[in-house]
Order: sequence, then structure tokens, then C-alpha cells
Amino acid sequence: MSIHDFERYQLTFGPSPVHPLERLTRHLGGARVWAKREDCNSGLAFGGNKVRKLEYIVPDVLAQGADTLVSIGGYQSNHTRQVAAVAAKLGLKCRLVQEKWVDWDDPVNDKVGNILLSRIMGADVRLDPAGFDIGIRSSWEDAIAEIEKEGGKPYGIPAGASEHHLGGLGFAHWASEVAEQERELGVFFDTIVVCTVTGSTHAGMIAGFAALEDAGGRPRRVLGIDASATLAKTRDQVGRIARHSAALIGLERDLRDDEVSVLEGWAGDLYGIPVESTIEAIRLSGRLEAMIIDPVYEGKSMAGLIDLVTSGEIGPDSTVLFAHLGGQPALNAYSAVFD
Ligand code: 5PA
Repeated sequence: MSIHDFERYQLTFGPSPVHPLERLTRHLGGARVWAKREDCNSGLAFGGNKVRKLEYIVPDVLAQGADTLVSIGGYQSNHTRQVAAVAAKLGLKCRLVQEKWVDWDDPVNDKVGNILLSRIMGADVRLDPAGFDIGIRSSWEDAIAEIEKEGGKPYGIPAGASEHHLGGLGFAHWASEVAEQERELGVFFDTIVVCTVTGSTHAGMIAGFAALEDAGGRPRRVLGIDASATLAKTRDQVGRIARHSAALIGLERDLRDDEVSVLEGWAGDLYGIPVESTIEAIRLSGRLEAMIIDPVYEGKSMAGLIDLVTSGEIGPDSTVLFAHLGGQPALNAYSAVFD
């Protein structure tokens, strides 16, 4: 069994672009920095990392004959926006539970950006006052039960599609895509930097790169930068999903602890609240590369990359790949930060 044995419903344009960040590399004065761009991977409502996860979940949705996708996230969830997009594309209904994961008092936080796009795409958006949690939520289970009671055929997709048994496959596939692009470009990324919150993006990469290494590929580090600010939960979830996904794609050994590396230091105290290093990273990446990143996720993982490269923790001989997972629509709810 390998990742290529799983059915995939293509929602992306094809392999996402990979390119060097030359001005950022010069500015940091250390490792060579490249980016792989999930923020422009699809024509479905700006794309993003969830579109890749959903490519492996949609075949199951169709096999079950579901008529409504049910998912959950914060008000400015990118995940729920991508579920709404996929539902629209497939001609399914979509019910979204949007919880108050972030206590961010921008007056249009529940009106612009991601939530606006989900409404435009026809999703039934319901606000819920509950706070942040990456696990399975009763509000989501209630929404599924409600749709069943009304005679619908719901298909539940948990937060970030992470606690779904196929949730890690999208990024296991991403790993093999990277290996192919490396062959074409004549480059090798010894370090990957990825933002992690609900965990299946990072976990899928860990599983995918472990399988490539076991098939004779060169070893590399996959560094997750925590943006959840609930580190223990995220670390546990990444490890669990990585092991599950590795077994699914036929890895014949347990993952080593050093393969599951979630680093702390850039999340601040709370999920969804940018700190000084987040804002600096957003400005730097915008000024030097016109690469727009957001205050909830990649602003934090880019802050991590900047520190790891400038401190030499990622050494000057390294070539590092920054996973840009999307998320820019949320910037609309954070305009005050850049006034
Ligand atoms: C998200 C997640 P994981 O949740 O798979 O760890 O991915 C982290 C991540 N970058 C990184 C962007 C732009 C993301 O949107 N977003 C969630 C959402 O509800 O949008 C699942 C939390």
C-alpha cells in the first residue's frame, strides 16, 4: 500500500508552485529559503491546505451518497471556507458551525474575509459562542444530528479535517509531490517548515516523507511551528495522526519521536492573536517578496523560520522549504493591526 493507491478527487490545479524567496534569503543571511504555495493551489475560493485534504475525503463523501457537508471552525476559519467551496463545486449543501475561537474584537470579525466567502458560496453559517478547541466538538455533532433529523444525509468533517481517518493523506501526497519537484528543479529541501494547529497537515507530511525516506530517499527534517498555543494537545494530535497516516500508506515501522517535531515559541499566549514577531514576519514577507501571509497561521510559522534561520538552528548550508498553507482572507478581520 502506498499513497498512490488511494482514490483522489482532484480539486487543485495540479502541483502547487515552488519558488525561491531570494530577497528574504539575502535579508536573513543564512539558509536558502523557498516556498511551496498552497495559497494559490486551486480555483476554489482561493484554495489552501484543506483543499488538498479534501481531495482524499471527497471520494468517501460521494461513496456514502451524502447531500450535506457539516464542518466547524472559528469565525475566520479557512477550513470551513474551503469546505463551503468544495460543497458548492460538488453541488452539495453545507452547514458550518463557526465558534468564537478568537476573542478578537474587530467589529467585522464575523462579517468579512472567510465567513463572507462561505456565505457567498451558499453555506448555512451558524455562529456559536464556544471558545477554541482542536478536538471533536458537541456543537458539530449536534449539527450532524439535526440534519439527520430533518431527513438529510450529512457528512461530518471535523475541525481542519484532522480527526478524520483520511485527513493526513492530502499532505502525505504533498510529500511525494515535493520529491518530484525536487527532481525537476535539481534541488533538495533538507528542512520543511510548516504551521501546525489541528495537526493533519504536519502529520501527513511526516508520514509521507518517512515513506520516501524508507524507499531510499535522503533524510530531512519536518519542523512544525505551533500556532495553537495549546502545545500539548497539538503535539499529541500530530503524533497520533502521523502514526495513523503512516500505517495507512504502508510504512512498516513506528515513527521515531524525533520525526514528530512541534516547536513552540511563536504562537504567543493565544490562538488567533498575533504577537510582535507575527506582525514583523507578515510585514517582512510582504515588503521583500510580496508574499502575503496571515496573522493566525503562517505569520507565526514565518516568525519561526526567521528565528531558526538567523540563529543558525537551520544552518547556512540548508535549503529550507516554507509551506504556505493559505489563509490570507482572515487579514480582513485584522486591519487595525496595520493601521
Ligand atoms: C491552518 C488550519 P492544521 O490545522 O492542519 O495543523 O493546519 C494549520 C493551518 N495554515 C495552517 C492555515 C492557513 C490554516 O488555515 N486552519 C484551521 C481552520 O479552521 O482554518 C483548521 C484550523
